[in-house]
Amino acid sequence: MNASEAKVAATLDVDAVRAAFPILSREVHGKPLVYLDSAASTQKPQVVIDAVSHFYETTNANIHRGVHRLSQEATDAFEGAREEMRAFLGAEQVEEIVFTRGTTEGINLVASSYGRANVGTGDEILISHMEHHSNIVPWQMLCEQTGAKLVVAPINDDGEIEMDALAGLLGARTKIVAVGHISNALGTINPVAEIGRLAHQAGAVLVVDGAQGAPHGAVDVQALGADFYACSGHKMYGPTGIGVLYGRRDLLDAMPPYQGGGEMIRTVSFEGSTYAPVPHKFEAGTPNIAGAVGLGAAAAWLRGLGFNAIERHESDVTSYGTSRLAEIKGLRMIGTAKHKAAVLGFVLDCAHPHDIGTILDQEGVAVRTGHHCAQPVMDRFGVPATSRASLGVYNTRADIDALVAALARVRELFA
Ligand code: 7TS
Repeated sequence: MNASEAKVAATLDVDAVRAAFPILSREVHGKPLVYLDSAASTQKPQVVIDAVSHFYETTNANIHRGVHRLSQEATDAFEGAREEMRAFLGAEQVEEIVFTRGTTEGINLVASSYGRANVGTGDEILISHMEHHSNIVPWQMLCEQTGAKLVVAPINDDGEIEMDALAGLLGARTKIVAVGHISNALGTINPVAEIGRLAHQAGAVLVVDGAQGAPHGAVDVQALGADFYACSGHKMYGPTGIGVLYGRRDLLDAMPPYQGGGEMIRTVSFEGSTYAPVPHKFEAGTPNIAGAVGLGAAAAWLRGLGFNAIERHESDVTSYGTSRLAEIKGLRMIGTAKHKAAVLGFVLDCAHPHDIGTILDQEGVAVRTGHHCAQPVMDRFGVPATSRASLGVYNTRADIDALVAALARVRELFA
């Protein structure tokens, strides 16, 4: 790295970042938009919007099928995005990158294909108490189909996995350990590499729900010891309807297909069919080609900003938010882990989260309220719902000030 690259990696020019997002200049109810719902979906920078439109304007055709020029160029663009995602996730081989609709589909693919081939009656699947429904329900379905048992590692009052308990729950029956990289409801950054080490010692594979991990820090699936890592394009500044599942090559090679159809076969006859090699074996039907191109552009853009700079900036705004929210009377933070990223979940004694969300919206401040598809987390903390401000690269201390001012308005109305 030369001196000027080191400078780029060290600091984030947040004004330039904000200027790259056209939507941030719009107003909501006559107030400037303060977007604090990036854990649900991030906004899109112009480079991603341009990559998608450019594809449709100049290159659009179906892939892997035609000898004609456009089909070849579209295939190159799609496969180029796969290579970009390989580099982004630190995978060794491009064949380890399967395009999906998103994290949900990635986890369902592992549960259906790897799970049904490798999990049987009496086996166990270990998850944690803080998982998103996408990392609970597919495993419950697998348990129903196979007679396996779902085991849940507890979390403490700060919203951290109790690691001694997790280690104690692992055993010879554990076939799969599935945890989130970062919790969408609590912001906890889980010690994934350590969990991977314990899972492997027990002979299990590690599945990481990377929906909230991929947008916030450099991911290295090999250093994490992830056997599978699922993420969503729309949470990392890319388009909706596209995501990636990383799977270790030897595991993917041995897994049966997930869905049958075009693109995933080598030969088809009525007597039987043979399948394409990975990753195509898992990509039945025409994929979201323009979405993949947009996702590749998003990954390249994020890598260009530099994850050191992104982490430093987001961590500054997260700590500032944590201390400013602590000033508000009657506010209780839900999720106070030592290692935390980009999520500020809270309840107020005087108002229901739904009312808070509605008043904040009137002030132009977009937060999410509800159970955040993590109902067991709400049960663990004894609340029906929380309000959640979640941050992206474009958020600033000024956005936190706007949130705090809008919450003061809530207190005026309800307290
Ligand atoms: N896992 C985690 C940790 C998530 O936060 C989400 C989405 C998913 C899986 C599912 O991702 P999808 O892209 O397949 O839908 N989380 C949220 C959220 O926090 N608010 O809206 C969606």
